[in-house]
Amino acid sequence: MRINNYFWTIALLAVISCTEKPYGAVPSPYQLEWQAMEMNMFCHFGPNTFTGREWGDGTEAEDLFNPSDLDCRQWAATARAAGFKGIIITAKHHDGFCLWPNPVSRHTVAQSAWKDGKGDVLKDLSDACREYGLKFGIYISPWDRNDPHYGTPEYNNVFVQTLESALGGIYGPVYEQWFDGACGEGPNGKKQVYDWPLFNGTVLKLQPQALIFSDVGPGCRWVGNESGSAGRTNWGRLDIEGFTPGQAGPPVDTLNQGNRHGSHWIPAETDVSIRPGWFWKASETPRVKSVQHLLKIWYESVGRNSLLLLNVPPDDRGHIDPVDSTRLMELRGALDTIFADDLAGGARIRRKGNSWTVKLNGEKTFNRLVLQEDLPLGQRIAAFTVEALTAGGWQEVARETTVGFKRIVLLPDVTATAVRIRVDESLAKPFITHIALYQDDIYREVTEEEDPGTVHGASEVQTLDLGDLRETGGFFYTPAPRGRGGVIIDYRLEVSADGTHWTVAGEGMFDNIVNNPVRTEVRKPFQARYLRLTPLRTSGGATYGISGFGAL
Ligand code: FUL
Repeated sequence: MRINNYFWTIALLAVISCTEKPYGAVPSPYQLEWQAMEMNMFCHFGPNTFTGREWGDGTEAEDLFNPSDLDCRQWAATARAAGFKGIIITAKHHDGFCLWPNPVSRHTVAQSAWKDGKGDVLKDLSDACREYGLKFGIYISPWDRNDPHYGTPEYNNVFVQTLESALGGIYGPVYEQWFDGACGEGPNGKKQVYDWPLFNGTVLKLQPQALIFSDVGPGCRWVGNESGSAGRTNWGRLDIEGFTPGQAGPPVDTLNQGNRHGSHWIPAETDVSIRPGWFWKASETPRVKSVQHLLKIWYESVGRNSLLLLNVPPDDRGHIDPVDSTRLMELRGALDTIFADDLAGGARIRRKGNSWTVKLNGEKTFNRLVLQEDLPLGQRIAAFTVEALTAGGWQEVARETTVGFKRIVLLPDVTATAVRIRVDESLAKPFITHIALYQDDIYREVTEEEDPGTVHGASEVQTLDLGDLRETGGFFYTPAPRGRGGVIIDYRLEVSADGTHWTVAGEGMFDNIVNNPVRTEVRKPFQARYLRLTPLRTSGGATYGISGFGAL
């Protein structure tokens, strides 16, 4: 029923809008097909799965990579049951280790003990994706902390050969090539100047249909955070002039919201992990995100004109952890329940000027409104108001901005016999292709929880008294929520038995903490009663935030 109504609505509106010329940058048919996937699975897998790190430094022995029971069919079966349409795998992360026998690298599965060097994760996963009807995508990090060429012009050619080996066809069609913009130091301490036109050209030569992800596309863009939230205002267009992926990319707020009149169609992809970190760690299993949290992420990505790329990292056996897969099934169940019954199904929809009135079949109670815009004509709607005909007459129930591919408006519970959507601001004549109403009795808005003892905007060294001298497994640091001071990037940890005599227990960098400011653990045992954390480099100048600091 719902599908039929949907197609009738689309057919009718297509007739109305067929004489209309597209406005501004518009999606390619492939970008539209990609956005309709709505939810894809990300798999971070590699040496970090075995070391508990987020950013390996490239010195990890190849033999460390040794999943005891790699089962990519189990990943694909899980993804399919959860409703994902594709899987993207970290074929090479920043540590440089290749999950396939890349002939231009000496740091790959071929040099590892796993399957006596005969294994190939890309082969297993691409086969499994085909079997389960999923699309297959590849993440390859240009930043390489292992390759001896890194930091020299030669590296760009090595990287092209790496791309050729992964994308050349052995693994079949690749729907998305994921380029991380990170550009740190290589094994020789040097940074690389990436040749992006060469990299992109190579991808498109080998896989013309592949959508290239980066901070500036050209296929799709980073959403500006790793917490799973696209802008409430979210344009699919982006200005890219003068920007390159990585640090020289557009500001994160721009990535989050796009540019209303942007020169290119580069829609936002929301990448976020089901766990605090990107790689699987046994210690993070109790902190797999709740269904409520996943629903929030879903509403703030799929419901805000963005595709959701949810990371579900396989464990050290090579399986999706049962806790994660159970949570995914719960999420699927919740979405299927919420969106089972379109309360506007069969309703009469009339357009008058820039208003659409939906006359419902009797009185209905609902709290979700789904809207879709005719994107081949270009994203046009900039502001709209939602009104409902309640027992007390017409009442305004929401005021929002953009629509795009799909916009889900979270309303309070509304009981009404009709709904009116009024477009208040539009870049050109607006066209809505789909209107639906649902009642969600599952999701209740969640707020970010802070660790007790939160210190915001601190600018002093933090000292902690554990109460007695003890053996610890390391320490953790949780930055304060966004907007409450910078994060500590480089730290010094000192320990003391008496609070007077201090020794340095470690100095280092919290991996990936700027993009993903979550609790980060450093597993290095020491004995102490007092701990002292000194920031050596922060992202916010003199002030930084601490939500948590303690011993493990
Ligand atoms: C980031 C990387 O540095 C993280 O490790 C992770 O891969 C994430 C998806 O992208 O920029």
